[in-house]
This record gives sequence, structure tokens and C-alpha cells, in this order.
Amino acid sequence: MPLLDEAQAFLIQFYHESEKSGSDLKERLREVNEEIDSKGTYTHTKEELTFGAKLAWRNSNRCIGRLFWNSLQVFDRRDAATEEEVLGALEAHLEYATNGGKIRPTITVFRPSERDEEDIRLWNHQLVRYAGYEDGRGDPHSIEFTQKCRALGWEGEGTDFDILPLVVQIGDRTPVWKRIAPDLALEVPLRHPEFPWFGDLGLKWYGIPLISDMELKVGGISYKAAPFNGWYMETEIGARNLADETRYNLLPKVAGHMGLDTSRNITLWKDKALIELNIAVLHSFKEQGVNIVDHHTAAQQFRLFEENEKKADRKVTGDWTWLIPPVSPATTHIFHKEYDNTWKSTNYFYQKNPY
Ligand code: HEM
Ligand code: NRG
Repeated sequence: MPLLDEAQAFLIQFYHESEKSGSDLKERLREVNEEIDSKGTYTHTKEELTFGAKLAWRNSNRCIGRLFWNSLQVFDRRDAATEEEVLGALEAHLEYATNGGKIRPTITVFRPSERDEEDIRLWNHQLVRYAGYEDGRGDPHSIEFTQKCRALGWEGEGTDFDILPLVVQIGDRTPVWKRIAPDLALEVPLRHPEFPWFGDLGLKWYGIPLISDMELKVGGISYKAAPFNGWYMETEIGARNLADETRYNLLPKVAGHMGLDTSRNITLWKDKALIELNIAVLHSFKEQGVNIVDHHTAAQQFRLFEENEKKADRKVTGDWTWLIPPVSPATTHIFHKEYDNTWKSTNYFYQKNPY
């Protein structure tokens, strides 16, 4: 859709949902029309940007956490112009959002892509993430980005859990990297409520999922650097990051310590190990006072979101294949219904890697 149409549709929705007056809308439409005519783009007010970031979350078909869309904290950092200012804003985001474990859903929005301006790009997939090495140490998901960091001069200790640096690039300048201070990257050592040996495995995960490689599009404007976070659902860590064969692949190890017969599928050793791993994640986060949600509660919250949207006379779109949790999906209501996977245009999108 042409920019003007996207802009108009977004502004109409914003004024409608925030019950602003029709004459104010008319005035704003005229202003934006003129700005697009003369400059080829337009600038969101702070209010529009805040609503846009929240709306993009509400429209994220793959997210089960959308009940809380309206409580997103939006930091407008369109003023940040240098790598140092961007890095400082990322550190401020980490500190505010982590909040000692009482995680606050937060987004920091940097200046949008514009014709005559250099793009700001974050090279990280998530602000906190573990390095991956070709020889099997660490998180295989990070191997390519880890190589880039090393080429830029960063070196990790070579453990399974080296926290990668923040990497910011403006235009086609050399990217600038910075280590995350240890007190800014909250981590949770994993223990199991019943298996004393579990703590000795030396496993941990970081506290806050902070996606930094997606593009936020609002009313036709593209924000390529707009890192956002909520809190984890336990299956993301226990059933995927630590369990996938292409990630930390820990099911055989956990099953071995549990004394399960791993030579035959019919013992369901993978399933048993998976459950205990997920229990350990939930237990450890709770004990340390770091927000996390189990998949049953998350599904109940999503049901509330669906009810709220119905009351507001809006249709919920969703991607069933992502909404169902990877553990016991059929125990949630989501499994038993269909979702319309139409994508609304104010949303978070994948974009091409900057490297
Ligand atoms: C995806 C939960 C907050 C936007 C997901 C997924 C889960 C989830 C479980 C699927 C992830 C996967 O399978 O890899 C939650 C929870 C939140 C939360 C528990 C707690 C508040 C947020 C926030 C935003 C957001 C604050 C944006 C402002 C998204 C998007 C995806 C997603 C865009 C799809 C990511 C992709 O395609 O890779 N969420 N979320 N979520 N969530 Fe949320
Ligand atoms: N599965 C990924 C994170 C994806 C987004 N999940 C969230 N988002 N909970 C992982 O690191 O395991 N969020 O904004 O809270």
C-alpha cells in the first residue's frame, strides 16, 4: 500500500481507538498529507508512536503473551544519533526492563529509515544471547553472529554461556561493539526442586528475552531498530533452547541422570526429561524472583486476550503453529480451535540481516 494510504488508515484507527475528536483527526490527516507531499515521509507524534508499538504487539500473530499489549513501556529514542547514544539507550532499556527480575515489557524505538539518512541497525538477534562456537560449545544458534563479533575484535571465554556484546551499526560505518556489564545481564542458574544433581549440571539461562532484529512498521513508517522484550514462557527455554537437537541438545544428558532407559522410544524418556527440564526452569526463575510464565497460565491469559478483543469488537488474528506451546499443546484451548493468520500491517517483521 502507498505510504499515504498506510498513514491514513493508521491515523484513523488511532483517533478512533483513543476516542479523539473527528476534527482533530481531520487536521492531523491534512498535516500528514502535506508532510508526505513535501518530504516523502511523515513523523509520528510521541502518542502515535506509543500506540503504534502497542498495536504492533497486539497484531503479532505468533505471540501468546498479547493480553498485556496495552501496558508496553515505549521509550522514544529517535533522538539518538551516534553509536554511543544508541548503546547507552540499549543499556538503559536492559536496566529498566529487567527491574531486578520484576520484568517490564518495554520497547526502545530508534529513528526510522528515511531516504537521506543512514539506517541504525542492531546486529544482535536478542540483546542478551550466548555465543556459539564451531566446536560445539555454546549456542549453535549464535555461531554466525559470534564469528562476526570475533572479526570485530571481541573474544569470549569459550564457555557454553558467554554473553555476546552489543553491536550497533550506523550507515555503512564499521559497527561498534560493547560488552554488557554483568549487572545488566540477569541470569538464572538452573536447579530442580527434587533432583539435587540437576544443579551440578551447571546450566543457566538469561532472564529476559529482548528481540532486537525485527522491524517495527507503523502506519507505513519503518523502524528497523526497535528492540522489545516481555518475559519468558518456560517452554521457550526448557523445551526449545536447551532441548532442541540443533541447540543445547540436553535431553539425553538429563534422561541419563534420571536413570531412564534411553535405548528405546517406548519408555518416552525424551518426554520425561523434557518435563523435568521445564519444571527446573520454572522453579529456578520463581525462586530467584524473575518473572516467567508457564504455558498453561499463558494460554489462559491468551484466552482473556481473545475475550477482551471480542468485547472491543475486534478480530484476533493468530498463527496456530506458533501459538500452541511445544509441551502438551492439546491441554490448552488454543490447540482445539482455528486462527485466522492474516497479517495486519502495523506489526513486527523479520528483516534482512545487516551482516
Ligand atoms: C513470539 C510469549 C511479550 C512480540 C512469542 C512466543 C512466545 C511469546 C512464547 C513464541 C516464541 C517462539 O516460539 O520462539 C510472550 C510473553 C510475553 C511476550 C510470555 C510477556 C509479556 C511480547 C512483547 C512483544 C512480543 C512485549 C512486542 C512488543 C512477539 C513477536 C513474536 C512473539 C513479534 C514472534 C517472534 C518471531 O516471529 O520470531 N511471544 N511474548 N511479545 N512475540 Fe511475544
Ligand atoms: N523463543 C525466543 C524468544 C522469542 C520471543 N519470546 C518472548 N518475547 N517471550 C527465545 O529466546 O527463547 N518477549 O518479548 O517476551
